[in-house]
Amino acid sequence: MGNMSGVQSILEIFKSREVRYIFGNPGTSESPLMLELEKHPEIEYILVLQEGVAIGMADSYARSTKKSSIVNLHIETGLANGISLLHNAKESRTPIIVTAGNKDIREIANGRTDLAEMVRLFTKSTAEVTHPEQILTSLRKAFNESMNHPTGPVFVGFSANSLDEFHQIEISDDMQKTKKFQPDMNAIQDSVELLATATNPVILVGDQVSQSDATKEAVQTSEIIGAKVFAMSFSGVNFPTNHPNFRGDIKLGYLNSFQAIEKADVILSIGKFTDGYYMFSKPRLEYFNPRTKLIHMDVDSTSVGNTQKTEVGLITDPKIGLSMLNTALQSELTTNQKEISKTRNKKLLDEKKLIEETKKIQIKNNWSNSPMSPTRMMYEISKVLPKNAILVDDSVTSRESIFQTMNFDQPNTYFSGFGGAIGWGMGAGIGVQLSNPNNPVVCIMGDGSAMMTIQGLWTAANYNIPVVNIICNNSSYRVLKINMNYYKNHVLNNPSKETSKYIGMNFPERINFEGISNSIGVQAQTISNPEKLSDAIKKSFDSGKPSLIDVHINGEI
Ligand SMILES: Cc1ncc(C[n+]2csc(CCOP(=O)(O)OP(=O)(O)O)c2C)c(N)n1
Ligand SMILES: [Mg+2]
Repeated sequence: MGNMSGVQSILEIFKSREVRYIFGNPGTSESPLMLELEKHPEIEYILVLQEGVAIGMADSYARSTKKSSIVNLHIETGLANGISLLHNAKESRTPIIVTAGNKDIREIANGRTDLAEMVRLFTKSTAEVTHPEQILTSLRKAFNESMNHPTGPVFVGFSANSLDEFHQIEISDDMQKTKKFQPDMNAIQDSVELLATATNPVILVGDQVSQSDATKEAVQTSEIIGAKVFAMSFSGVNFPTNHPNFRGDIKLGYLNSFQAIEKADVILSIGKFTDGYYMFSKPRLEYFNPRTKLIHMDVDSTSVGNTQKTEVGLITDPKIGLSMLNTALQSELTTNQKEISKTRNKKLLDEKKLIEETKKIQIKNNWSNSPMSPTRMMYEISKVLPKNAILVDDSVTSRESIFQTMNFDQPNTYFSGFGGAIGWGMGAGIGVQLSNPNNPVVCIMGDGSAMMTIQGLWTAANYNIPVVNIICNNSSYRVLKINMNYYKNHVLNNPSKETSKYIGMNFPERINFEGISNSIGVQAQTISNPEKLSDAIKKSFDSGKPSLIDVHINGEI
């Protein structure tokens, strides 16, 4: 039991939880924290110059370490800047503990903002500490709740008086070991019966597969039943992209995705439905053919059997659920059913070979385009990417080219943002590098997304975090132009010959990223000749310092 100030106990609790970094941007209300940090060198404060960078960093750091990360922002003003990417963290279920200072509780009638209320929609739980004796339990709740399934961001605010006042506190070794949900055996049995007799089974993987480290188990399921696999989201390696059964991504709610899985008689969907892509009127609310039988597996009971007609709901951690399902399938499938699965797997392998051939042809077809095609750009990157490199992907429309030229089959070798807000990558590259100091980290970003949080370069320079940032400079918000065409053709049903003016979607001059980057301390190169790209990347790696390569690519649609 010790007598200490509130802020001292916060840092002691952080240390007891092995917190290594606080990502933040301080204000006057954070003075007590910044002063107290001087006495706790075990915790490093990573300063960002825009709050979105801190959230991006904390998001990828938590996902990469599979532990809660800590962000500290300034009162309502700083917190507001972080909310956009906090929305992504909520969507991707990232365990971030966002904290902020607030005014003394005595000022309650003087216009003190309710910070907890402000971020309630974007967090799993919120609390405002107004007395130092609330600190221990509020932080315990924050650590536990952020890591309990479904994981997610939480918020804790601290009033000025709670930071300065003294109290008696006993800080214990309080590391939580989160228990994982096991499925109901009846639901496993029902799933086995459906999958064993399916003639056209499909598996949809979501991010919860990589989050629960269940990629291997998902591969086994697909092989046992001979199922085609699509990714509803791919923020982590949810399935090895080079596996014969894998067919890339699917965007629930879009017509072509519906058509891709329309003929499936049984769908096993793992993780939360990823259905935020469609933003036009007249959405498709039923994602699956009414004749398709859906088995939905997720750790979150509120997401299972939610909006879609569901035959079997499996509320379980995917790793545990899939391994139980696999054991049951192995023992219950008849010899004939196993033969049928083998035949389907063989067909999928033949199809995959053709798909790979087509990809190669596409790379060749776009080989000498000027400006450089995104495919050529990614091919050149793929040539020099070290085996142990980790790719952080915020490349928006250039992502397709990443998957055309690279494969990801190992866990934690690929991270991308999820949830819609752009600006994730600039901080996320740094977060992944901090959590993997011995791996080369390459962060590929769209020019639009990079500009949202360009201040992240300063943090990389200031702390010498050697991320290689690569910009897909297509001088536009290209995705919005593609979506505008979809809107005209498929929502308005008015495919007029006249092209849109794409108001607010073009940058008339290419942004000079080299200039911006050099001015805030990150060495930069501009590349428009594809022949020079791989050398530029090697040079960046060799420098051991943060760097930026601005690649001029074709932005046509
Ligand atoms: C914070 C935020 N503001 C605006 C948007 C709308 N938006 C979605 S994608 C996008 C443009 C992305 O452009 P870029 O990163 O250059 O990728 P490209 O489409 O060119 O491949 C915009 C503005 C958003 N998603 N998030
Ligand atoms: Mg762009």
